[in-house]
Amino acid sequence: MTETESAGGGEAVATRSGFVALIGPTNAGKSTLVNRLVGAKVSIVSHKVQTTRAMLRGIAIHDHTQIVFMDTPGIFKPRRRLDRAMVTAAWSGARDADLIMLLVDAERGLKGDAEAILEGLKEVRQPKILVLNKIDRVRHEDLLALAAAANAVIAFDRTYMISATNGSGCDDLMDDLAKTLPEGPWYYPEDQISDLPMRQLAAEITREKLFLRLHQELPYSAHVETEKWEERKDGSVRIEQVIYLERDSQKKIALGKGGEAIKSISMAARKELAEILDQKVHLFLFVKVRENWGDDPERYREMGLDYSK
Ligand SMILES: Nc1nc2c(ncn2[C@@H]2O[C@H](COP(=O)(O)OP(=O)(O)OP(=O)(O)O)[C@@H](O)[C@H]2O)c(=O)[nH]1
Ligand SMILES: [Mg+2]
Repeated sequence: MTETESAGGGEAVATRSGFVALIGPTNAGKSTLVNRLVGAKVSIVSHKVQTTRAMLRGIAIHDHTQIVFMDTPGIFKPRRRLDRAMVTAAWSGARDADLIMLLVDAERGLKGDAEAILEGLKEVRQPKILVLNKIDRVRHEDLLALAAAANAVIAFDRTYMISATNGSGCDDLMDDLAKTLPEGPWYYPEDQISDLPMRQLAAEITREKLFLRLHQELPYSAHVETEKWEERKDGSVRIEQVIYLERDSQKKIALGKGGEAIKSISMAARKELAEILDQKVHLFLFVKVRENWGDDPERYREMGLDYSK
């Protein structure tokens, strides 16, 4: 047999695919890790807690396996309706997955929410992997103690120690997932990396810049919507977005002195959008007050959250 024949008639390698839910306390680095494993920004990240609001899928291919990562909102003790809807979305993500990765900020350890999540995970039947993140900030001995403490509550199938920001340990984790997910056809086309429509990702990017710029002043009550998306003949795109705040007093903060805050938010968002879209972007941001949007069912539908929870 010639080489060509053997390649043409060679054995087909079975494809694998599956859903992997990332759950964990807020700020553990779930979105950072999804972006790293997908190899592109599909989910926004900030140093503030409660950045991710709804479940989002980031899709990666490793060897012959398509891995669909489900980035979920951080799990914490909910107070408001939005909190409850976010936490419900996170747990339902876990129940729908083939495999669950519990992400723990190794620096913070098991205190507080992580402990409660471990308890909650006892009820979940799927295989579970413990991922200790942010190991760039922790001594090795402390990591081993933390892994042992978590595994004493739940016997995890495997434990990984990684840094989502510098990538350490991430290749081994990917190899593991690619090998252990079930055989089966891929769920998404080969070139799809996210399930979020571009308009929504664009809104998320602006929300990220808003979080980053106004982290002290502005509470969590900002919501961004893309209202208009116009492809222009010259190859550029005009995007109009509205930032919804809950109170008039917040509007002043979002605009900043002489409009300085909103300008820098807009510039940062535009720059990133232009990179992602690979085209020139004209971004127009409007700030509006919509009292109690946190209690408006329509907003929940848009975010893919369940209002009734
Ligand atoms: N030093 C260090 N920081 C990290 C690492 N991974 C994530 N971070 C930082 O942790 C913060 C939170 O990251 P996110 O990815 O937004 O966390 P999250 O778990 O998605 O948070 P929520 O969406 O709010 O639940 C950001 O400031 C990240 O840069 C890591 O491996 N090392
Ligand atoms: Mg997140």
